[in-house]
Amino acid sequence: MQKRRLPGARGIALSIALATGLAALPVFAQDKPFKIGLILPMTGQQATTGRQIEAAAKLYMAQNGDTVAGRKVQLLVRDDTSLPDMTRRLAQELVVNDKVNVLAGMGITPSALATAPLATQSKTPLVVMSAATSSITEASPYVVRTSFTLPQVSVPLADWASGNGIKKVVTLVSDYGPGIDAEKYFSQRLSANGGQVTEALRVPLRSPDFAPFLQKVRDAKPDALFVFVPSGASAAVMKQFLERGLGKAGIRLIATGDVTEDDQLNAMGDGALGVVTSHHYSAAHPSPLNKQFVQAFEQANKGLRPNFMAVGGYDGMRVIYEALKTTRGVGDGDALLAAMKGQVFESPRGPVSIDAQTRDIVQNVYLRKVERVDGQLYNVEFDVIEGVKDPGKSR
Ligand code: VNL
Repeated sequence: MQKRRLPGARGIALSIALATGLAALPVFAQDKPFKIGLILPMTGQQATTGRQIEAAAKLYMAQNGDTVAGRKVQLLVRDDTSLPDMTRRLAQELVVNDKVNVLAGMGITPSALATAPLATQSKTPLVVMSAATSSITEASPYVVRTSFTLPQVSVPLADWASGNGIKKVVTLVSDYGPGIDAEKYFSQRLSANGGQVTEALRVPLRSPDFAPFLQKVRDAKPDALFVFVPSGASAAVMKQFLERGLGKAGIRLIATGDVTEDDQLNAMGDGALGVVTSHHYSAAHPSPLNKQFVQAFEQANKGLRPNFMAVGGYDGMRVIYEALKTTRGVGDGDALLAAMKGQVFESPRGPVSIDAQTRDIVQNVYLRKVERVDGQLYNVEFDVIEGVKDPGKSR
């Protein structure tokens, strides 16, 4: 006699799944972890950017739990050493082999631009937490940005300069996307205000030697020197500005906040006192949320002060977590992207939103001055321009 076998529990579950068709798919999706591929420069010239963003992402997860809408959230951190070919290769591996749901990070503009086509092809949201050239959001409809753009912060600084007796300016920027954006938007605005950029100097991104450029500035004797260099190069430019005695020669240093970043500011010493910058984040931002953020970040990282990179990473995680919640843990790339667009929330930097059309961040831009507070150097905010959209968009 042949024995008939009763279906086991597994067989029953499978039959139900098959019988109910598509409706059963979410059950399977929810069993799988939700993977975030976080590609950052963890070594090399931009290593501080990687360290700040990774620490902030981990803090966000520690504070908000690693299970969201029934999915276990996994952070897969990869080091691209700031080489765009490496970023692209790592992103490919994360999408194809690890099947990540979201790509994130992107320390520098070339890394973001190298990864954007892959985000488009694979329909994977790419949350840009650092890179800040205006055009990055236009490189793929899957890019969402939580950092800032150089036009966003350079225009308000030009207005401040014009309002404070600065007419002739020499600009000094790193010779790539964000530097060219900073130079262009600062210079255009200063001219519109009746001022003038008398010389536009560009230094190489990798291993820059600022000395010959600063000598030129000294000889040109402008009212001010406007500087943009990316996070990681800031301490070197500040040191050489001070060593060459430009300040003593009556040339004022004004810069985007990348130059007086919180991570390096204390090490720059008293020479940095009085430097006016414009940016979207200061560790000294006087809101209760920011005080909590700074305290928790320092506590979790042996006293390391968060800089603007950390806040880009922290808010990027918020955007991802909320999208996962809105899509109840079962959304594909397109659904996640749709849930990222239009988010409005309070960040440690102040109120922000993700523009639903451009996918770029809208935020306050602050004018700040380096001051000593409780024995430490900080960027102390003294003015704010609220709700600034990226002026670089071609819309
Ligand atoms: C970029 C812009 C990178 C601003 C930065 O630091 C920065 C970029 C690494 O777009 O490459 O401070």
